Amino acid sequence: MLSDFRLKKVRKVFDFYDANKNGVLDLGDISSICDHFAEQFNWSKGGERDSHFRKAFTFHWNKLIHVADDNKDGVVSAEEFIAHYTAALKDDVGYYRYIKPFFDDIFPIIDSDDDGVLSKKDYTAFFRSYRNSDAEAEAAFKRMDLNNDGVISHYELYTMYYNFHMSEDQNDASKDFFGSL
Ligand SMILES: [Ca+2]
Ligand SMILES: [Ca+2]
Ligand SMILES: [Ca+2]
Ligand SMILES: [Ca+2]
Repeated sequence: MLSDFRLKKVRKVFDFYDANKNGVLDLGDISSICDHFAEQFNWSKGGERDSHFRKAFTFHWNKLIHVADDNKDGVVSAEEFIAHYTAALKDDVGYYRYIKPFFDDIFPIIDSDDDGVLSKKDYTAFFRSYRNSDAEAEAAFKRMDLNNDGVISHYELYTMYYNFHMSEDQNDASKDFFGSL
């Protein structure tokens, strides 16, 4: 079982994925999320970044359906999602197998100039893509840029992403990885 604190974080992820707010993760959510990312990053629809993102997102969506859709109705309910995350986040093995790969695929797509770090512009677009405001994105950038060099490194982002999923520390800034908890 995950602690209440970690469950709350998992629920936050579910709420983000359930973009059309019908209580389950379904195909309609994917196009809505991808459209929103494209909008925040100014990707032209059907362009290279947009297509890569949709492809990566759909791939991971299909993987999620494959492992989490217990009753095989083609959608993932909140209960199914939480059961899957509870199993996946039990230890590092599950995290590296089920949770991290999504980010490995997304990072190069949102790194607009392919230099391996996220500029403030890219990071704030990314954070707004999780349906947060400009002001929240600015604040999140400050928390995330651990060494204050004005960019978000791979290491900084991955540390936060890992801690968001695995940490029990309620004071750790990572708890707001997807927006205020
Ligand atoms: Ca939905
Ligand atoms: Ca289901
Ligand atoms: Ca960059
Ligand atoms: Ca930095």
